[in-house]
Amino acid sequence: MTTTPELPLIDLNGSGTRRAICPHDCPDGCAMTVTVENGRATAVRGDKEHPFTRGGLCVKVNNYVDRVYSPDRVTAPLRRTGPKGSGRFEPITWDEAIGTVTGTWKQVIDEHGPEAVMPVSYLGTQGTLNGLNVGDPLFNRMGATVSERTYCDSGASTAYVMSVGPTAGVDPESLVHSRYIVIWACNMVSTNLHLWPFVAQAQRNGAKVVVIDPVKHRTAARADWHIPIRPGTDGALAMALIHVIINEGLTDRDYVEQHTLGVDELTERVRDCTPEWAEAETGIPADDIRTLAREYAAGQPSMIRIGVAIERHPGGGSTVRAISCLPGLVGAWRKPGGGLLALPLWAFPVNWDALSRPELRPEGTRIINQFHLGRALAGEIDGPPVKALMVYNSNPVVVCPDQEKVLAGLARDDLFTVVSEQFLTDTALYADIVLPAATQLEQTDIMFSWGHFYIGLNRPSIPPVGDAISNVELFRRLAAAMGYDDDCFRMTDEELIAAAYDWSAPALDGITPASLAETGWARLNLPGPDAYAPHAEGGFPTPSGRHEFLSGAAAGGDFVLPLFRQGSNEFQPGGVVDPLPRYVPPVGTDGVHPLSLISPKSHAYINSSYANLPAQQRAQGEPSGWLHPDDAADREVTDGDLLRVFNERGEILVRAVVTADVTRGVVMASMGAWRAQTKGQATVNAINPTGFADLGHAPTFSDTKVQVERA
Ligand SMILES: Nc1nc2c(c(=O)[nH]1)N[C@H]1C(S)=C(S)[C@@H](COP(=O)(O)OP(=O)(O)OC[C@H]3O[C@@H](n4cnc5c(=O)[nH]c(N)nc54)[C@H](O)[C@@H]3O)O[C@H]1N2
Ligand SMILES: Nc1nc2c(c(=O)[nH]1)N[C@H]1C(S)=C(S)[C@@H](COP(=O)(O)OP(=O)(O)OC[C@H]3O[C@@H](n4cnc5c(=O)[nH]c(N)nc54)[C@H](O)[C@@H]3O)O[C@H]1N2
Ligand code: SF4
Ligand SMILES: [Mo]
Repeated sequence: MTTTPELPLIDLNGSGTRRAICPHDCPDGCAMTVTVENGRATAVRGDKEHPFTRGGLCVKVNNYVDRVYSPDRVTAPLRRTGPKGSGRFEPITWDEAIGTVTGTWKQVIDEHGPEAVMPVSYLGTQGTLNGLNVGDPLFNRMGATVSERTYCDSGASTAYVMSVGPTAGVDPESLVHSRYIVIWACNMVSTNLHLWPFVAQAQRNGAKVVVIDPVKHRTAARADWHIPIRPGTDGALAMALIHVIINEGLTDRDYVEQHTLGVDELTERVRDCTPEWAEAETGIPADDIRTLAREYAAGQPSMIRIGVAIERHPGGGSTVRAISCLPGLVGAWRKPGGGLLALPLWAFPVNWDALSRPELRPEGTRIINQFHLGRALAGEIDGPPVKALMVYNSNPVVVCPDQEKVLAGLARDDLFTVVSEQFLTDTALYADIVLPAATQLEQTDIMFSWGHFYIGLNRPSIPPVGDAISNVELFRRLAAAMGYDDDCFRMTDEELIAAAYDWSAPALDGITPASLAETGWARLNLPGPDAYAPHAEGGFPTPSGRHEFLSGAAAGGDFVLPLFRQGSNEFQPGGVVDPLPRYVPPVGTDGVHPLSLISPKSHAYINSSYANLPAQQRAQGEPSGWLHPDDAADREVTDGDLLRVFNERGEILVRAVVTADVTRGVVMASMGAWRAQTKGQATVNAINPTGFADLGHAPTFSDTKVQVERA
């Protein structure tokens, strides 16, 4: 075990300015300054010195102190006293809580085996210590059901890695140097706000900014060209772009010859993918497709930024495989500001296995994907019944598809549910035991980013509010009470920080936990944004070392990167998939359900977090459904009507917004609101499908057919 000197002590009851890093699952990873007066935080601001944050936070986090001190915070362990879902609880001590939880788990394990225990967690905080992998060692040691977590980017990342390997590829700050920027399925101004100034700078320098999205959202409104597209058909557009680039001789011949693999096979594959063919799939005029291909190829360095929705349909993986070919074909990787921006998290030398400890897990342990939580709770999945559920860092009732079934499962009297939370979410309302979780101002963590190259250390600024504890501390207590004595269950926060990263990696040269305690954050030791072009001369971390149009890894991928299951970021061998990109059409709509529903992020919430807080509720407004004027007219719907959006899985009631900003045939109802905010006690995941995309077990949320009518 690596050890590290203790970090300098902080006077938690003192006054002054402290440093912190925003904990949320957001690419921006903002650096914050916290004003503390006599142990109470009075303001949280963006750190002006931070080159990416530049002094601003966002509508979600500007008033973070209101979250920290909200009267609705869970500040003590709670035991349920009313029926499940009633929200009636009484406070108990931590000793009682830990005793009840571990006592019940031991009983369940004795009677049904450890796989009857199922954890559910995601990214309430994305801290390296308290985030994705916290809890994995305990549940691995227990032999509990493995909870596969593929909400976000698992399909796109798998496709990306198949094409170019686990490389950061692009420094987001280098976008100022781009000459042509394609923002594809990403509402940056809402979801990656601090990247926008770099794009805007490029735009002022003369770059053209293109947005490909069924919705003319805040970002599209600022673009030079908004290209509306039918959901789930991006693969057809990408294949046609490849077709035009190859057939019109727009490739960078040298780059293709020296640094890519499989151009002949790719040429053959896209032979029939003409712009006219793609027009029929996507709804984008063939001439626009030609123009986009020509401009993208000519506008070097050109950049594509893909968002998460790009993977959210049955062909999501293949779509990203096709998009991934584009920068290789046109030689976009040659210069800073060129390439494909997906998840630059790969720049951080994180030791995922040290956090998750897959070696503790018994061979062959059952894996259940979280999209199937409802089915698992209903006993519809092979293996022992799920008798104990532990939810932390997640609000599955709102974020998980199959809402009705999830709720029915949570209501089971024979299910023992523990929820570690800051608030009584829609999920926590069903808990037998609720455990109070610390906020970022009350805990230590070390923060990577999936949207820039700065690592940050978050130290506590204030004492815990009430009895709240960090997730790391929670799992230390649970492991001790379970009698697990492996070293990893006794590690201090400092020891975990030492183990969590490969501190001898070149990217961390000159950076230590102690130096971060001084500076708060530091840029990884990489060339600056004006010089970062790691693939200018190829050098891709793929089997061939080339940008692989024809993927060598495809021959044996099980296609959930272990990062998203539990554990490391290596590429795992397993099944067989198409080594070339192809177009897989969406299931689409039918006569009964002729509209296509998408459920992107809410501007003022981060996933379902903040949807219970007044300032953010005011900013977001009532849950709504956007509908094109022609679709509205067909159904005699007018702006402001209560709208029933439904399919065979369920229905939601939302306020109609009739607007030409949404493509004809598409309904847009953003995710995040809690059930109580809705008229029908159901949110958009009551109607979303649970199917997987073709790679990485990504969701298919953007392939949801619905009908709407006036309620
Ligand atoms: N304000 C805010 N910011 C957030 C979050 C939040 O909840 N709120 N969540 C954070 C998280 S966890 C993530 S993963 C990121 C995600 O951030 P983004 O990648 O921006 O994801 P979304 O907003 O879900 O969807 C982006 C866009 O995809 C479009 N879209 C949907 N289906 C399709 C399709 O089939 N094709 C195309 N071309 N476009 C489609 C939607 O209209 C939407 O505008 O944001 C992070 N930042
Ligand atoms: N329809 C639809 N569904 C989606 C999406 C979509 O775009 N459309 N997006 C998907 C995506 S990209 C994502 S990332 C997921 C997000 O899914 P989740 O990660 O589950 O996100 P949240 O809903 O914000 O829930 C996180 C919870 O963790 C709690 N929390 C915060 N910090 C801590 C902590 O330190 N400890 C503990 N114990 N709890 C904490 C918060 O209070 C919050 O209730 O949703 C997915 N679901
Ligand atoms: S949610 Fe994102 S944009 Fe807002 S403060 Fe946190 S990191 Fe920054
Ligand atoms: Mo996400």
